[in-house]
Amino acid sequence: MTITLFQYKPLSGLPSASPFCVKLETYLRMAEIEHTVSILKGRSASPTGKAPYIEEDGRLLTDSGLIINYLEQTKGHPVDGRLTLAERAESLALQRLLEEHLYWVIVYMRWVDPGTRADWRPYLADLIGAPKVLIPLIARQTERGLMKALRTQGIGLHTPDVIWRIGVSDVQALAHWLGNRPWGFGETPTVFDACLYAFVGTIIRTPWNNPLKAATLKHGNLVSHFDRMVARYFPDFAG
Ligand SMILES: N[C@@H](CCC(=O)N[C@@H](CS)C(=O)NCC(=O)O)C(=O)O
Repeated sequence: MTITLFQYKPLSGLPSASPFCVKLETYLRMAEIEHTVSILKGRSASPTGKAPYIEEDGRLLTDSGLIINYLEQTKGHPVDGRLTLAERAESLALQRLLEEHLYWVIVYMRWVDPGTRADWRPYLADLIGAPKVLIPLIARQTERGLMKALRTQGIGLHTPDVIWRIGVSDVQALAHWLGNRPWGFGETPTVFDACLYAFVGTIIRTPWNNPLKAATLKHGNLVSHFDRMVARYFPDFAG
């Protein structure tokens, strides 16, 4: 049965504006799982209200990591099956760094940094599909909600300078960890590589400049990793 992947629309040469959506679509391509993509308009209809989610046999599954675990288990571990338990643990820890820590600096970059709003709001308007007059109101509400989330998480309590430094140190740690390996674990890409591609891409493919993007672009190994992933899985998004 074909899987439908529900996700937010492409942005700046990435298959989605959401790194979690990019990660899951990359996984589906890696595992060669037949699927169709449905672009969300407005809020996600998943049980958690978040994207991405998939529909399989009328069943909705949500959360990129949980969906990948489910697909790995039900489709014979096509991607991470060859990893040792220690490698799986390391992969999970690195994904948590990307998704639960660096992600919040990305949220700041996109929603709070005053330099981004001119570029970001037209995308949001299209994403929401609401009447044009309502866009500033909806954008302000969304921005306020995310600023609150950033403060609750803790990163949003710092000054901009410190927030950028936090993000830069995460990126530096990832670059040092990857070193000169082509992929995170061995000869072929794994789920970790899907995740790294998604988050590095979200930073370096943003149309605006900021200290996080500048610092990430200086790590040639992260940029080459991103380019290798595009060439292998997303030639339709190259350039
Ligand atoms: N842990 C989730 C995170 C998903 C997530 O935070 N998605 C964001 C987009 S980047 C979202 O749907 N936000 C909409 C909202 O919170 O209303 C996953 O891996 O899928």
